[in-house]
Amino acid sequence: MRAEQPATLKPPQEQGAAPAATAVAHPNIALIKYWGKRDEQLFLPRTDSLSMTLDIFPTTTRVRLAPEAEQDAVTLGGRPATGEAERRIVAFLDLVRERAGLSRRAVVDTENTVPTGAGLASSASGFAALAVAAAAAYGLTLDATALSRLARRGSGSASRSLFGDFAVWHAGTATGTATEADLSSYAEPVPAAGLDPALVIAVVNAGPKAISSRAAMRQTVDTSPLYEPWARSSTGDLADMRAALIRGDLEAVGEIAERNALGMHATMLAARPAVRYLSPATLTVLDSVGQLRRDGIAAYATMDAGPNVKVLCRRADADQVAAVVRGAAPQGSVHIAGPGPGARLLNEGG
Ligand code: 2P0
Repeated sequence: MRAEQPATLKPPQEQGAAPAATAVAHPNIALIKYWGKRDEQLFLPRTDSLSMTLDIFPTTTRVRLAPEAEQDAVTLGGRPATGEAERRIVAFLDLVRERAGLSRRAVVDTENTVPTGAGLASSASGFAALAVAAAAAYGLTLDATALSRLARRGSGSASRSLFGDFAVWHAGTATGTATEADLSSYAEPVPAAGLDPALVIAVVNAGPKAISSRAAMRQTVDTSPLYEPWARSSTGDLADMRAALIRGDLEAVGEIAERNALGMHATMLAARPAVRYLSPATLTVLDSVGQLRRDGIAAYATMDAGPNVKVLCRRADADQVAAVVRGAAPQGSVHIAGPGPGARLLNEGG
């Protein structure tokens, strides 16, 4: 296990030059899902969640303060950000500015390496990289825990991408002041022993989502009679998952992850109106995962707010699993990921 953590950030030391910082972060896939907020303003979740950070598809973000500018200038992949994407990034910068006691605008340039249209969310890696880069550029000295809290305010799942390998995001306390609640909800590394896992990612449909995960989780919490039972069972799943990770029991990790994900999708199917992300191609891949198990390969599926399937298996089996999944979804693309590093600051110019 790598015990990689971002270093404590120091205020920028540039003399004369506008402070700038660049950070890189990787996506994560939840094995115990985050689905439902109890506070939309502070991004406080209903339940704890737990994920594996990937070693593929990093996001690199540079934040440079622009003393003369009247507005933030944000590019994604070299193109100006617009609409909701721009609004969320500017709102996040406002939060950082408020903490830093600075009003200066910024130039933000973000490069995602997820293949275009791969249908994989980049908000986790995106807001983790933005949190690290913006905190450094605005001179906030934050440790990894505080950075995970900050990243949470951009996108809940981003809190987990601060850390490498496996991370848990605590829902935090449901009582007390807003400040106490905010402080109580952060991510931290989770110990795991002897696992050599891979996630085989089957992209079965690269199209845009019919409904955003943010809207879908709200609709589920508000209307699904299955939501509370799933949230309760997720607490038990998390405890079981921690124990399985410490034992290095890949079969148990996979079984728990699969049941937690299927339960989350059941809550959505019972929402009014129903939210259904799973497509016929998703089910075909799930059938192939079941067949792999019957053939003696430890392979377990998890799905997020979309039709794509991520298959947890041993690293040694990943090529075989990828071949079977590719056969089940020949119209899609398949990627193999291992456990990846936490978010980190890059040296400017180095
Ligand atoms: C997760 N997902 O745990 C879950 C499982 C999707 C399904 O985190 O509203 O983009 O920005 O906090 O983090 C997707 O939700 O939502 C997500 P916001 P986010 O990975």
